Amino acid sequence: MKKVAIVMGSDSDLKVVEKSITTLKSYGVETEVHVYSAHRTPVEAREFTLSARENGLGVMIACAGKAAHLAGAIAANTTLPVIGIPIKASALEGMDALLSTVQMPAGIPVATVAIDGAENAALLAIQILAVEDKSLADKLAKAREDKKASILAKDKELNDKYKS
Ligand code: RP5
Repeated sequence: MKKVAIVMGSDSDLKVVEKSITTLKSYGVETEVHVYSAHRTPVEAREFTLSARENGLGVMIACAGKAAHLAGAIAANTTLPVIGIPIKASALEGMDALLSTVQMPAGIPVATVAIDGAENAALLAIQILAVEDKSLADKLAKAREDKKASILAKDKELNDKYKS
């Protein structure tokens, strides 16, 4: 199975990004975790991205806050799918990172999840790998069934509690 890279602009993003790491691990997906910044370490970010495909990576998750160029900078150097997580890291509450990540010009796509949407970023990466991996697709389907069952259990609990 291909690996998923998680690249964060700063280790201060880790508290959000941890949810991506634990989600990928819970599906048995091998991950590589890195700190590379589009601004502070642009050469290293580029070199890592240029060799990503030959190093067995299948999807890249890029997380950054503020003027968040990381996902776009990574997408510029690979045709692997890139998922951007805008991080809430400033007085603008993540809106700065959301717009910087989502508003990519035509030709270089970044699939952007919600502000701090680390779990969905991992799930989307898994769904991409699951196109060619039936056992991953089965795990995704089971997780959705389990979630549905827990919501319906809560529905019953609340309905019983407040029945008049
Ligand atoms: C971005 O700037 C990082 O992704 C981080 O979210 C934000 C702040 O970085 P630090 O100043 O905390 O290192 O590049």
